[in-house]
Amino acid sequence: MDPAMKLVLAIVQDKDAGKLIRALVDAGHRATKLASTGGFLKEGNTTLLIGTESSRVPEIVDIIRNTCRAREQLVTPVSPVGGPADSYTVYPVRVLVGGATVFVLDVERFERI
Ligand code: 2BA
Repeated sequence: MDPAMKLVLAIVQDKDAGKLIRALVDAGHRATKLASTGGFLKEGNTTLLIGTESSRVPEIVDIIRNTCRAREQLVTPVSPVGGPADSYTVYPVRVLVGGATVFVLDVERFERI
């Protein structure tokens, strides 16, 4: 295993993705953007794969921290099934999403062919 190489996996909101990729590339990092879907909200988000030397991980996390912001989102819970429609009221719930969810993984092998 090459302990010097890491993969940063960052799940961010679509609204922050363009700015984040520009900031990463401007700082000399390489990134791959994947279209993803959050399991809870079932809405689109963006997953970035960023391969890097381990010494540069703090710099990448700083860029993510400075680029991605948390936002509140309203979610309407699914109505209970089976009851009369006027016997309950469904209120939207506020959920705080992001800045970013970041995983840092060891890379066993890295090759560019
Ligand atoms: P979602 O799964 O769509 O979740 C959106 C937001 O909903 C979450 O924001 C969190 O505030 C809330 N949430 C998620 N699951 C919940 C639950 N079981 N009960 C109550 N509230 C819940 P973030 O934590 O900032 O996550 C944003 C996105 O990052 C997630 O979208 C998901 O795509 C990803 N993510 C977060 N944690 C993850 C993990 N441990 N593994 C994989 N993906 C993760």
